[in-house]
Amino acid sequence: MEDDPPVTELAITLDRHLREGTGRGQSLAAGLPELIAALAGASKVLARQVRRAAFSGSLGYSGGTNVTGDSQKKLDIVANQTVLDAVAPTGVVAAVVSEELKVARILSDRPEARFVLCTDPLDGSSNTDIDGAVGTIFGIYPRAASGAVDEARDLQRKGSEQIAAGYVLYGPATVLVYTAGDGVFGFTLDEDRGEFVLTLDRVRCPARGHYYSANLGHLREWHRGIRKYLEYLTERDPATRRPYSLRYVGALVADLHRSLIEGGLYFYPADQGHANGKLRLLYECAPLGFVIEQAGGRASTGTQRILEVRAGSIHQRVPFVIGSAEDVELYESFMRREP
Ligand code: FDP
Repeated sequence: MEDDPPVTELAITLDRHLREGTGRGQSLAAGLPELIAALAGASKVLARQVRRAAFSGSLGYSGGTNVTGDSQKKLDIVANQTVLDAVAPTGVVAAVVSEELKVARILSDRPEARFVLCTDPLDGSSNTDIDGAVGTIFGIYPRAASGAVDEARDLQRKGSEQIAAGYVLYGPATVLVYTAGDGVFGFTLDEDRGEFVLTLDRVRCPARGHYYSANLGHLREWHRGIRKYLEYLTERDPATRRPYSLRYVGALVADLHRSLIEGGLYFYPADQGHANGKLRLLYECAPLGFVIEQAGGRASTGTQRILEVRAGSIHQRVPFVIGSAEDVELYESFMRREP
């Protein structure tokens, strides 16, 4: 049997993919290839900054907190600026909502500035000092109307209105995953060529997995149904591959990427310290919800499809469960059974 050719020789780069579309004759909306290419450019810079942080004095805390009260890492600030610097020159972004910006950054009200970008520039930043995986998340919305950006109309959106979304995982390799509503594609950064190369073509999330990711430190404070669900996951039943194995990186992007490829689920429900959950709707949950649904998976608050939740404010938090469709459905059914 002949060996598969090395992936890099297939040479489907992200740039080519963005130019030529997803292979079903669907081309991307005007301006979208430029914006995704700019985000990919930012991620190449960021991958290097993360790798070199110990040499450049960029590890540790900045001394400040972001608007949602999290202590900011120096790399959070670097990452936010890197993303802004990359997307502003494209001219296609009207406003940026970022975890690291108290209010949205308005970039342009010109007609060609067709999009609103919601981003967590450095997800999982508590991992930066221990050389753990981190990520970047992005969700892209079309402007709701032309003219001056209006917060309620343009920024407080429902995830189902996204035109594209994705994430970058900075792990042993840098991987960019995106959807523009016609499947999910993943590209691995070939450091030698400086190019993202297609390595996950129309990835599908397995219907069921055998891993779960959650911060069990909050277990006693969870909704009764979720505690029951955890009991179910940890019972022995070889027919359903239980007990599920626990895997928790502590960076949503990394835990979600595993669930996307291998199946299973991630959840961060409400607890005493996080009455509405910890994760942010616009720049964490909605983009990843769009990706997972496009791959056949499921994402919700536990009671409502995440893409149907309209943001009441740009930094709104929500309880979150995401992953394999059957696993997430079961989680939801345990919540229903135990009000
Ligand atoms: P972090 O605070 O390090 O940015 O985005 C929030 C997030 O990380 C997720 O990436 C991660 O899954 C979760 O919070 C970890 O929270 P806990 O430390 O409370 O488990």
